[in-house]
Amino acid sequence: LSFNLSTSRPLSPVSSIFSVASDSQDSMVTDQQSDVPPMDPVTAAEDQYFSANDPPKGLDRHISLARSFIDFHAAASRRVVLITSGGTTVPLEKQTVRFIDNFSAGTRGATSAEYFLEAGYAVIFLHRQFSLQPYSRHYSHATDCFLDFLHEGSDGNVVANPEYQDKMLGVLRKYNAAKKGNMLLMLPFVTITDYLWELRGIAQLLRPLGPNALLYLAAAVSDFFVPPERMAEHKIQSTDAADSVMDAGASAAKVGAAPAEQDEAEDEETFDNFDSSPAVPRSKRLIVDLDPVPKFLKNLVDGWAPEGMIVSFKLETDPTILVHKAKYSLERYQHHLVIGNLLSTRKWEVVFVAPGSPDRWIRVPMGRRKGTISGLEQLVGAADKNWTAEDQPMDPAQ
Ligand code: PAZ
Repeated sequence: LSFNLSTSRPLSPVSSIFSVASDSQDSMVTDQQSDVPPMDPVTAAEDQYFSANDPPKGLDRHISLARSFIDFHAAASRRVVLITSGGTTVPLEKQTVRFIDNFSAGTRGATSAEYFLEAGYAVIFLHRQFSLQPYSRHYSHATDCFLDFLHEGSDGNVVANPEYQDKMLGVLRKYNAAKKGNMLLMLPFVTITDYLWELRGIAQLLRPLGPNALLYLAAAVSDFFVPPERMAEHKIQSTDAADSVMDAGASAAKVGAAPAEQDEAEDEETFDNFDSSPAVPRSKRLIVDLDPVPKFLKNLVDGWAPEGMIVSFKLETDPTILVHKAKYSLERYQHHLVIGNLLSTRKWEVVFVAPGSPDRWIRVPMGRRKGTISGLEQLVGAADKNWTAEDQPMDPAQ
């Protein structure tokens, strides 16, 4: 499969908002005629996205669970944090066989959840289904199977291996305490659209908590997606074998291509001639044309949870642009904190960028890092400029 991330159409969120604004001009005329003030572009983009993309099936149930959870903790004047964690998928088909995904395992979110619980917060853990979860993360997704932590005792019971017992008992106690106190609500998402619906719904529920609500946005959220009107219903075909049945006939599979671009793409040489046998149908290229996902942080900050404390994360791979991008995000959305991190060093160092404060790098000391990564020292060299000795916590998620 070859992905053609075409930049022929505007990709910036600003242009996406403007295009929505101009799409909605017809309704603005009607609104003006009926004396209804026209919608601002940020709200119009939100309206447009959520009316075009269906909510996930479990949304009502999740919202109802979140409402009870928030009410319970609000009654105890407890602070509540919404943690988002893991990566969102971008389906290529409505009946989804294939999707685009990203690297995030949910380590940051799951680890942070444990620290927030320890600090007395009630935690809503909005996470990618099957990604790492607080407490169980110590034993899942491990290089060993979780069964390797256990053995059969002399009386036929399952027993933790002696070398793991102390740590496992500590983790188990914390997990049980969180369960017993109703301190942890786990809500899964899969796609980018599921995520945005859930985030909006839960953020709006947190609104009455004011500054007692913290939104800690550690999920790796897709920047591009296939809008529903351009999404294939069925599994995308890689050969012409089904064309006589389907009466399709195009020489390349195209996902998300706008009509004009579809015609253009059909004129292109789109076969990959990997197979010289005339008896075997040749493979098609797959051309994927994605739209930008609207940036909803502005909506979150201004409308969904305006009094909540909002912490976002910024991931980059190029160390020379990380701080600049974090500052740009802070200026643009006017929230409380951006935590910047690099893909290759994210487990060991982060930078805190907050309004009116100097940038603050936090690094796990060398001796406490599990494993090593190439190029780290070079990147750390750049980070060291702003480094102070007290900026060294025990854990990267702190
Ligand atoms: O899930 P993980 O621990 O593997 O990675 C965490 C992270 C890098 C996704 C997170 O720290 C982060 O930066 N989230 C925001 C990503 C973004 O810029 O959209």
